Amino acid sequence: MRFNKKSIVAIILGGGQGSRLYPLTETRSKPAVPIGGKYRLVDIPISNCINSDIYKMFVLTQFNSASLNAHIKNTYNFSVFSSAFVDILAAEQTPDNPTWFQGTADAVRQCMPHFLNHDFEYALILSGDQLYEMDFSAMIKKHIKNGADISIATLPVNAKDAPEFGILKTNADNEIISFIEKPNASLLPEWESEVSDEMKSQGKHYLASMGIYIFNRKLLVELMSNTETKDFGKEIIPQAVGNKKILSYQYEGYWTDIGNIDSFFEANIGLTDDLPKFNLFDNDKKIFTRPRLLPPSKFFKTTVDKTLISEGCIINAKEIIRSVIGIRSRIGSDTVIENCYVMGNDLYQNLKDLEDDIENGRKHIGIGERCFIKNAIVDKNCRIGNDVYINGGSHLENITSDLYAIKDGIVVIKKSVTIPDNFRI
Ligand code: ADQ
Ligand code: ADP
Repeated sequence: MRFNKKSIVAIILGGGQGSRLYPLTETRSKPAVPIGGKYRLVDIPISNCINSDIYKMFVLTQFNSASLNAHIKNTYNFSVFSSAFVDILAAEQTPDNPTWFQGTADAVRQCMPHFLNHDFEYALILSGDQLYEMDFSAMIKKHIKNGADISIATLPVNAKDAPEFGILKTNADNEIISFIEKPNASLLPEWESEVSDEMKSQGKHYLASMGIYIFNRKLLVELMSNTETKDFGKEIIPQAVGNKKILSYQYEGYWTDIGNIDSFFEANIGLTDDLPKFNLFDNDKKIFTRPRLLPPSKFFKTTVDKTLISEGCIINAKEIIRSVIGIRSRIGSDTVIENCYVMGNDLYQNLKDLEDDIENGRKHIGIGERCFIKNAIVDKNCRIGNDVYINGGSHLENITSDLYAIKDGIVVIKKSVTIPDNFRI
């Protein structure tokens, strides 16, 4: 069965306050957070849509950073002759909506007039902070074939993870017959589902909502007219169970939430595995991002192991191990980087800039000489001096300062800060 791709709009929930990814969201909206050395978070759901032949996309964001606009405008520049688009809808105050988005459903409700300008039959609602590769067209086909009102993508999870998700149960026809948002661990025994032998062997006995929904247009309009309900997971879905035909679309591939520092860090470092669970090296399913026309990266006597290096870097470092190094990174000699995500820089400094830095006692943009940096995220455009020692790990307490934050042992150096020579964490 073929579906008309024009009948789908994708609505990407780009983030609430973004506090779980702080300080990466201190100056930018969550969809604009850089990932994998050269991408932005929003590139993941957008690429999944493009790879599924869905070309009408809205990105809902709580605040509209300049970098998100620049990224979308410079990346998803579809031909003027096509009906494809990626539109950013930021929370806006209007006489009817005096507040910011109060939750995921409220965000969709406030933007309904924009969606209804388009001639769609199905709305595909996606989270903006998940790393996965999924063919939505298969899910949409099943939704249409089964005459569902709502479809939810689901995946088996274990008891440790289950309390963080919406957990559901299905009947023999894969229709969702009960749903509980983020159940207390004590309730879990009642929520086990029949799963495949492979999932059983991994201890994954619970079916979780992936926060990926398909709604029929008419139903979405109806549900959004109730201004009392603010959230899909807490209200809309539990209230629809038993009243509407809700299909579970089960998925068993790699999928991970990247909404907090710990999971974001692990997802990035996971890209350096021999066989990463998320595959960037795929001929067909490309992850799209901004084409920047950067030069190849250049190295001087560096030992590099299990590491992704993006384009346009100048690297003198002694050693880089199990790390992701972002575009235009500059790393000084005798420096060791281990288990780090270094986001890179927005611009190169020319010789004049470098001379000015020296004259004014400023550090250069990049990482200096003889540094040791481990278990850290270095945001963009940082000026890290010489002989800096940063050793992240579980021995460190969670703290936030002007220069950095520590979350779950991961040191996050804030964007554009200067770290002086001999600084130690
Ligand atoms: P959570 O991920 O905890 O659970 P939520 O915090 O509502 O739900 O976030 C869902 C997505 O919407 C995220 O991408 C988030 O950034 C975005 N978002 C949140 N508030 C927003 C707002 N005000 N404006 C725009 N975007 C916003 C949900 C479901 C669970 C399910 C998990 C799967 O509620 O049932 O199991 O997703 O991750
Ligand atoms: P983010 O904060 O999300 O990492 P930015 O707001 O820094 O992103 O935006 C990145 C874009 O802004 C890049 O395209 C970069 O070229 C441009 N940019 C950043 N800093 C400067 C600058 N000082 N002068 C000109 N362009 C800049």
